[in-house]
Amino acid sequence: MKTIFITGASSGFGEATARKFSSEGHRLILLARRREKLIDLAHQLGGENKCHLISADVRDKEEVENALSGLPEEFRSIDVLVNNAGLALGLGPAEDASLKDWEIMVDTNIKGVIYLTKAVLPGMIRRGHGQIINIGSVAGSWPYPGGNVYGSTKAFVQQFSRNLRSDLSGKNIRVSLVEPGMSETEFSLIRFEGDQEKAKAVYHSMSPLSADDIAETVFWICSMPAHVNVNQIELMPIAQAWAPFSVYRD
Ligand code: NDP
Ligand code: 8X3
Repeated sequence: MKTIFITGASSGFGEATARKFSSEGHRLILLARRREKLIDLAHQLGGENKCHLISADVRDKEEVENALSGLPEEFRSIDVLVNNAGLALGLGPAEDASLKDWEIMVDTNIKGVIYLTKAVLPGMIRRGHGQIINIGSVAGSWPYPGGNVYGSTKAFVQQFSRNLRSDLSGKNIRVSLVEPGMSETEFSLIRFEGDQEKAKAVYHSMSPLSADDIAETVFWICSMPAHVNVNQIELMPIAQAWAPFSVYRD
């Protein structure tokens, strides 16, 4: 049995990943802001003795540090950290975007990832093993209109994952990056400020990835033999692909 720490476990990929690891008998630390959602999930997964719940905001360094230092004894040896909590806000052009939204994305998708990593890594180093799986996005590699700051935060996650791999060489800590494309979760609802119609339209007449597709991928990465490091995986629904460069003509 391993101890798996999943951020953003109240919904989408994080929740599905929690269900997958729980069904395989692992112990879980589940973090998100919405405590009620975590409690519901923990009940479904067999109670709070199998799950330690942390209601915290990944943007708050102190909250993250306190949560880590307050872990009950049986949850202290974290084997796997899944840095999944994140969000996109807005899809408008840079000049119309809200600076506040940009700051929230930077604080969550970048600072959240580094706070969690910094809090969990020393224990992994001490124990001589561990695994960090970061959830990036296709938006970290491929630009699209309106992806401005969201895509840039995910480009950070991509390069941070690679740089971590370099720093951790010889330390027996695996680092992987999973970069999904369009996936139907609460993601679009959050991006469009709760506008159900707009969110639904994103997945209209196509089959997006599901949260379970990503959970299976994360589980597979962890299931590879200990000497195998999966560096990076990019997944898209078959309906999603690239388009030609846009050329503006006047
Ligand atoms: P969801 O909106 O369904 O889930 C996001 C999760 O992140 C929720 O559990 C939310 O919990 C948590 N979260 C958000 N902000 C914070 C915060 N400040 N502190 C703690 N937890 C937070 O979206 P997805 O499951 O789709 O997204 C998961 C990750 O996958 C994100 O990093 C996203 O960028 C990435 N991604 C998503 C894709 C998609 O198309 N869906 C594609 C590629 C990548 P709560 O609100 O309770 O705090
Ligand atoms: C979410 C996928 O294509 O909306 O990261 O950027 S996409």
